[in-house]
Amino acid sequence: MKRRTFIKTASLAGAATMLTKNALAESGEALLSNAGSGAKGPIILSTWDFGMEVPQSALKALENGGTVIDAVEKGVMVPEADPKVTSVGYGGFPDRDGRVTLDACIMDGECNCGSVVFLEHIVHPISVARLVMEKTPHVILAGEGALQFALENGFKKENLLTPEAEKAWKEWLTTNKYKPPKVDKNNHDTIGLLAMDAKGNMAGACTTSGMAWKIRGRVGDSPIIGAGLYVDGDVGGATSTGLGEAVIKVAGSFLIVEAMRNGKSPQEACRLALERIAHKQPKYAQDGFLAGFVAMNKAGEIGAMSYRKGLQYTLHKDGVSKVYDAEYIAT
Ligand code: SD4
Repeated sequence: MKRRTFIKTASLAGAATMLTKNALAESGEALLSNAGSGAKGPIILSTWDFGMEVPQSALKALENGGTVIDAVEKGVMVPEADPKVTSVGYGGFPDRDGRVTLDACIMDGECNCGSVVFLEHIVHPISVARLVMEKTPHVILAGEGALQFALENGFKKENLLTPEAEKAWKEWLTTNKYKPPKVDKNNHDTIGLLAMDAKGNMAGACTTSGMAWKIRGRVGDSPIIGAGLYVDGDVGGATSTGLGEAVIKVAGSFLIVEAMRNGKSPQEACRLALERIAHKQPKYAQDGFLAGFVAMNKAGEIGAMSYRKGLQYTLHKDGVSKVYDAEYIAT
């Protein structure tokens, strides 16, 4: 995926340190500017750079009197509908059988949540996840049942496989048959988004077409509450991107929220989750996996970190929307 904006930042890394504090000059500023001030939003924080329309759509929802759930939904709907984004929604790369299958979830600060997994043919899985949360006694709907639920609720059945994605899939078939491609920045671009409104209410959303060329039926971390997303309004929220299997194995987003509950800053909590992955599953580190988290606490402090270089995040805070390079754990 071509990034629309790229903010080049200086590295402050010392030779002896394992952690390269890439972009700390900028991200550190964002991290610390509201520390301890009990700052309130609007703050919109999301993984990667999907363009400024993401925070702007979320902010517009709030400006129009919407809730923080409206904001996170509207924000992630931007890449879901964009055919040029090959890792989320319409235009997403398909599984190895050529089928586009989507995962998404949404959660508010009171632990209300909804999720869809292995959903086909619907451009906005996040809106179906929201409906699961608001209109059913359940949390997760999967596959055929999720599609049926969506159609019953007025969603339209669409072909999500664009000619470009089909071409890429066919190329993959000739070269990489039966082997998923290396995980990297271009292949792993879930949007996870956290928002805080002016009153300090928080919510999050996460949506993806998952790993390109995955085994049919594979579900990643993105729609799993506690893995791809977790929000607790008493503490904060976290959301992930990258190798979903690694994130699921440590219940990454829940782990981060609990670490923040126990006094860690969002940045420290993100690091803890990534180090947990590397500690428990060293083979991922050897394979050069990429996983990353963004997190926000109740005070409006921000964390963003990846295992392996490459994660970017988009932050709207103090009236400014910008893309930053995340700090990373070098492998
Ligand atoms: C997954 N975490 O399905 C998702 C994919 C991803 O950036 O992050 N893309 O494993």
